[in-house]
Amino acid sequence: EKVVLVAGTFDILHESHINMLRNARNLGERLIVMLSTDEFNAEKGKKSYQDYDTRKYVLEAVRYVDLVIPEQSWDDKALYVDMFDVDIFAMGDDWKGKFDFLKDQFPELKIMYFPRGKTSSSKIKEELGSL
Ligand code: C2G
Repeated sequence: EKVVLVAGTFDILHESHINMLRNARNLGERLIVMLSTDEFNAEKGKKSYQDYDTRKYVLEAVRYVDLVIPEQSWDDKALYVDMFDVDIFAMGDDWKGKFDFLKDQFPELKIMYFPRGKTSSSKIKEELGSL
């Protein structure tokens, strides 16, 4: 079966995240999500509203998601691609090209960049704040 891997923070899960997860899942039979830990987000200079456990709890309730694992560093991708024998790595195209380096190590790996949806967690936070 084809294993698909995606990575992200998935803070305040919204329809653009769902679209991406659904598109990724439809590329294969099993979808694994590498979820950024709070510590890794700090490294990315990103602050999430929801903590890791909450974001994991929400993602595990999504029908397209089969497994959620922690993303603690940039090199975790190669680790998990190997561990789970991943066939396809999928991201939104705001990351276009950023993970092509994985093909050096895994020539068979397919990398998909989906068009990014229009919703963003930061926009939601902003608009909620000005309600
Ligand atoms: N995404 C999307 N459309 C949006 C928002 C996000 O397609 N409107 C995609 C992003 O491109 C990413 C995934 O959904 O592939 C998760 O988005 P974020 O949670 O913002 O991920 P990010 O914090 O960019 O972390 O190692 C990669 C990083 O962990 C990605």
